[in-house]
Amino acid sequence: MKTSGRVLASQVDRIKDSGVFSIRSENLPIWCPGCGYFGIHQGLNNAIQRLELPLHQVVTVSGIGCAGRYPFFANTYGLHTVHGRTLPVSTGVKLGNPELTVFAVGGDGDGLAIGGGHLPHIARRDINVNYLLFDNSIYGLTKGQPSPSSPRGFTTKASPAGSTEQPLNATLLALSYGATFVARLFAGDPESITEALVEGIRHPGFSFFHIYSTCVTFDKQFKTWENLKKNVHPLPDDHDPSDRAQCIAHVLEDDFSMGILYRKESG
Ligand SMILES: Cc1ncc(C[n+]2csc(CCOP(=O)(O)OP(=O)(O)O)c2C)c(N)n1
Ligand code: SF4
Repeated sequence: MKTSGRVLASQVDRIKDSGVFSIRSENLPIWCPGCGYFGIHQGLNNAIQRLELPLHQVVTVSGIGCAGRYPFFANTYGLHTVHGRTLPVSTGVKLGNPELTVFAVGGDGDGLAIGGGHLPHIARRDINVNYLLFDNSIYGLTKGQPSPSSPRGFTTKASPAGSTEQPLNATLLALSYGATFVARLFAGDPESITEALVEGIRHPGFSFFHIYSTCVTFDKQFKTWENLKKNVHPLPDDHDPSDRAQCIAHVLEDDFSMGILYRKESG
């Protein structure tokens, strides 16, 4: 995380009149230049704008991590909670006031390691929360340790000989746990994030957005912009988003197809 109060102040002055702060907060993101999270921020802002969601009825909930900073950068109600508790707090917010549109946001460490026990329960309960998993396969905030979605062989300061652990596949987990809307997306394509979010927000149950992102500061090896751009591709034309078994079979074969993988129409 880099901070620069003076730069932020002058940027705010320059763009204050443009109207973007109707959805973006005046606290500009302090993510590293080039971080994939900027694309996710743009995608989510545009979805809120496209659906004309009243901002006083939108809540953004996060845990801890670079991704966990998100609520500060959104002009919505926000909760920056404790590490790994993004989903239970989001569940409480939604149950407390079902009129609210709730976005749960967090990294792969927050959502798959310390908070990994919560995904099955929000999925099986089908709580109407939109969960954006910012998956850069590394712990960014704590300076680059491997996460549960890091591939075997991933070298970091904490795994100098390469990670030996089998990675978790968050898309597969969400499908297996019974999530009723599952999309896999790329931070480098904000428009497709917006389009999927618009659909997922309208979906009356739990919506899971597995967003492949980059940590440009600590990962020079795996989820780099170059590698992601080379590998991501759209779902096949004949993909049927209503067929859960076909989705699971597809995800077992293909790690990089992007789009709305699954939706259960009855919610
Ligand atoms: C209970 C607890 N354990 C550990 C930490 C240290 N910690 C802070 S953020 C983080 C992981 C961040 O990685 P990720 O969730 O992937 O988010 P990113 O920073 O990559 O966006 C850890 C282990 C903490 N803050 N609280
Ligand atoms: S995830 Fe990586 S690139 Fe992004 S803000 Fe955190 S440390 Fe910087």
